[in-house]
Amino acid sequence: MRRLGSVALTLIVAASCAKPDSAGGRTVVGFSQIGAESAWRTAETGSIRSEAEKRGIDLKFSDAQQKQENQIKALRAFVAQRVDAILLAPVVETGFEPVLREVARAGIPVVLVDRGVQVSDDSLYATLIASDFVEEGRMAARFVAEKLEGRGAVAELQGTTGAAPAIDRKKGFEEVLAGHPGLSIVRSQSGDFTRAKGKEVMEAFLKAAKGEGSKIDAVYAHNDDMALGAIQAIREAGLEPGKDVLVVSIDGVRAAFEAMTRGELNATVECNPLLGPLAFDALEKLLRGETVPKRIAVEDRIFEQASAAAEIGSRRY
Ligand code: GZL
Repeated sequence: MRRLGSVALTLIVAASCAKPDSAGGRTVVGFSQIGAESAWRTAETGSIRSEAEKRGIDLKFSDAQQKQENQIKALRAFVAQRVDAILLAPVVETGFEPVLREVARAGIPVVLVDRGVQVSDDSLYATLIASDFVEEGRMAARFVAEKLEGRGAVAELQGTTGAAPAIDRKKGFEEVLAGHPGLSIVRSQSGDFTRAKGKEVMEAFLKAAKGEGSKIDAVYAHNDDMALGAIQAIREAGLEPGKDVLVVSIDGVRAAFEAMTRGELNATVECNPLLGPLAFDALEKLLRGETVPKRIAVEDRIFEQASAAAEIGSRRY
């Protein structure tokens, strides 16, 4: 009788360690997404959802509304559900190490998409698939330096405080500006990657500059959504965006191309959000026991106003 009992217990334990019922033998992937703060983010979510669908993968999706604690909760829930793998777009660089250790102890591989994390042990994630944000910042700065002929006052709309793209886009921009003593960042504040906050911060910049009798010659926005908000603020201040004030941003979303065809935006540096295929290629390799490179870089390029009308038809996001 005792033997029968231990066999039954073993079967119950084995069953409780199995995948969620919904899997039906399919691969189950947990995706902790930051939120829906920008058109770029929405495009990234669309790419990952559609790629999972195409590959018959059961995607458990969690929208953190830009709150790190929600991402940490989501990762713990994925461990409890015993997913096969996790995709994480970390809202900020720090604070993920403890939960990534819990995920590692559960033996679940993690692929980082579009933003990196700061951890003391980089075996806590399998790979990071993202653009080179420092280079994006350099490209934006080179454009501003060329158009302003090396002289002018720049207002900077930073992305989410503590986020890898915000930190690195600033770093790259300042690195190039160091070679142009006539160019300086006179105002800099986070607009949290949203259009509304970008407009609000730009309004404050313009008001302060007016009060001091000083000028803003260019706006450098860490993403297109904040640039579009800034363009509204510039226009409402009675100035011509793209002419009285040069505007350059990053992402390359469709609305940015439309703003360039209207002459309001001068350039955008593309940061491709369509990471679904790359993410699931990496995950499927990991689940087959193969290794993947620690860093998978996404190529970027700058698009200027002059080519926007010709390019807009072929934009995929
Ligand atoms: C970049 C991504 C950034 C985009 C913003 O990889 O993390 O977050 O540039 C988005 O539009 O909000």
